[in-house]
Amino acid sequence: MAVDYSLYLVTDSTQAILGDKDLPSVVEAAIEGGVTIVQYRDKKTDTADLIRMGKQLHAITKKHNVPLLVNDHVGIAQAIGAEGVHLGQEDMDLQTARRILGPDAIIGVTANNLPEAVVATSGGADYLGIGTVYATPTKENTKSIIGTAGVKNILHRLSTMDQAIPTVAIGGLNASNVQRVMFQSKSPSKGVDGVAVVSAIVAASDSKAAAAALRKSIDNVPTTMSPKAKENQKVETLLSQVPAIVKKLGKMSPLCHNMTNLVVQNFAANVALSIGANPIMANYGEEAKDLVGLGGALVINMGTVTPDGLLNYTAAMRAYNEIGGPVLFDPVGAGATKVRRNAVKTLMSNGYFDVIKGNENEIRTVLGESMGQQKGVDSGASTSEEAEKVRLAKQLAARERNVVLMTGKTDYLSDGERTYAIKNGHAYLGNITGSGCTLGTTIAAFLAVHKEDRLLAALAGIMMYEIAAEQAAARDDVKGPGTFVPGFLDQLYLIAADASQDDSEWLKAAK
Ligand code: 3NM
Repeated sequence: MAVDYSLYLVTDSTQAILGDKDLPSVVEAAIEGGVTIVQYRDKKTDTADLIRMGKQLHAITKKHNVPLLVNDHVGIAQAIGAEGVHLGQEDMDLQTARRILGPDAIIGVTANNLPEAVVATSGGADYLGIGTVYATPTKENTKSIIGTAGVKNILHRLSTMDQAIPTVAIGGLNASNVQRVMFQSKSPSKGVDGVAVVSAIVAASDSKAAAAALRKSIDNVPTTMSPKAKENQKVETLLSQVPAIVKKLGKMSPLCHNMTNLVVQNFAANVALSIGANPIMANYGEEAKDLVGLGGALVINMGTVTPDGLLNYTAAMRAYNEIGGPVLFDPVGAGATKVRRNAVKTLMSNGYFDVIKGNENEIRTVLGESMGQQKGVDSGASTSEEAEKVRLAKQLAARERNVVLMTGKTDYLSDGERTYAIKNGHAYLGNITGSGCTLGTTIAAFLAVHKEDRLLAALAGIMMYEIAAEQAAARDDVKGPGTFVPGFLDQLYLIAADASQDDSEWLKAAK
């Protein structure tokens, strides 16, 4: 029988998670909501009660034609006639369990690292539970937190083996991240076959609705970052579409939700207005729940990060991730302090970013290749050759399956497959505050209106922004950074106005 691992429920009977709810009712509702396999996991109860509850649960799962596995206790699985067991690394060994339960039993094994995954796969496990993906209070003594990068590593190693068995990811998964975990695990190897959750269903007040929400996310995992990427390889093809996208932005006037630093709030709002977007500067995470419904995009700019700020970013990012709304991350000063390095880690492990935009130091830090302490938060001197810069942008984008913009004198834009160098812009941008941050605001607005190819959306934003800067610097009334700012806002505004008349003269300046 082919087993469907796509939404795997692991039970928990503790007060902290189950509360006063009735476990069999929770399991039945979860199956009705879309759970495809159930593991009865109870580390505390004694044998007689385990058997009693196991029998009740099995009656329910059988009725719905869903397999029931028992965590750890091979004897109890046998006693209740369950379809199989799930074994942790400290439980009975796979071969003994197989001998006891026979060839038809489903036996799953937990794998936290490459050797465990390889041994279980070659030892005849039917599936692997790969984790712990994200930190979770549900399981005591979890080993390392491996993130989506760790899951990818294991899947990649498994893809080189003769046997191919299904995998599920586990640990800290919920409606805001299952889609991302499945999406990010997919490349370069086949992704996970499902996700296993405890608290996302068992702790929910309505387990059927919770399962249904997870089901919906799982059934709609994007296959590629940009569906149109294949047709959009050549620079000319990409650029030819920019005017229409600028025009679309003016027409749709998307909400551009900024959680940005104290220094640039006003400037970012003005830039958003000038390009035709509709800015809101809302730093309280709770508000995101209402704002996501408006179809805009979110900018998380951690330029003046605080502990409260970090909680707010996380809440907002989750709200956008839950509905697949675009999120841009600007890890300002990522390498400058320990607080910022930790903030990057927290944010990267809590959400999916469609675009990460930063200078070379920041991108390196996000990638985990720190170059030592960065001074201040400004762009910093360039340190590496072109090939190295291309590698950095490309590697981060491939790892995250998103778009990375690495800014500098030349900007590098990559989605892991396509990488472009952009040489537009003007030195004055380096003489005013917030030019990098407001480029983030601009790109986010474009992400909101052009979802088919996020790299192209980002490119449209960069072109409009950097060419407007060149035009402003060339104006007679612009004499230096001070007069540059209003000139720049004017030129952004004029490009937006021109675009509505299908005039793309400005784009001829693209380099
Ligand atoms: N196993 P939640 S993590 C049962 O890493 C279990 O092997 C894990 O709970 C592992 O979905 C975990 O509430 C608990 O985060 C997962």
